[in-house]
Amino acid sequence: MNTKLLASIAIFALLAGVISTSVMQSAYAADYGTSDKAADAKKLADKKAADAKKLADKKAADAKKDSGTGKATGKAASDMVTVEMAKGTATNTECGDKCFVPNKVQVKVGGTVTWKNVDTAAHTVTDPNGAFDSGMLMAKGSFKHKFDTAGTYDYLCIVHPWMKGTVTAS
Ligand SMILES: [Cu+2]
Repeated sequence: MNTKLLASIAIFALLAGVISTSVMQSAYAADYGTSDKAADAKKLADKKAADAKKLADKKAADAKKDSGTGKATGKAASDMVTVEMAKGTATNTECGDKCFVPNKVQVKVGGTVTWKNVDTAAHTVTDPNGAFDSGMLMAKGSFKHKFDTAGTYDYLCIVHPWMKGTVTAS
């Protein structure tokens, strides 16, 4: 009898211990661990969403700006593109992709590229394949060409052949 009673008490005590421990753990989790973690995760998700929206808004604003000014960004073809012959390019044989700025432009078929000579020296805009040739462009001079045929046009300045640029009409 005694043994059975002792065993029952022991089992009861064990069960009570297990139950109370698990109840305390879940209460603790609800009060501290889990709820805080959930709040943090939500905060983080909200912040990520806000950041993503900010980035998307900025990109949209930038795209609007670019199309508004008609300036070539090298990203998308436009109807009107302006390229400048940079200062000092007559003597700076190392001007590389900064001779014609921007060096590579995209224009829509039927669109126009305008070159502006902002240098003090005279330059040309010449397609060696003959699609266009500005002739000598004095300081502050400009030259326009309408691109009616799709293609990639590599051009140069015949006075300073290190000055090279590319127009892609598409
Ligand atoms: Cu030149």
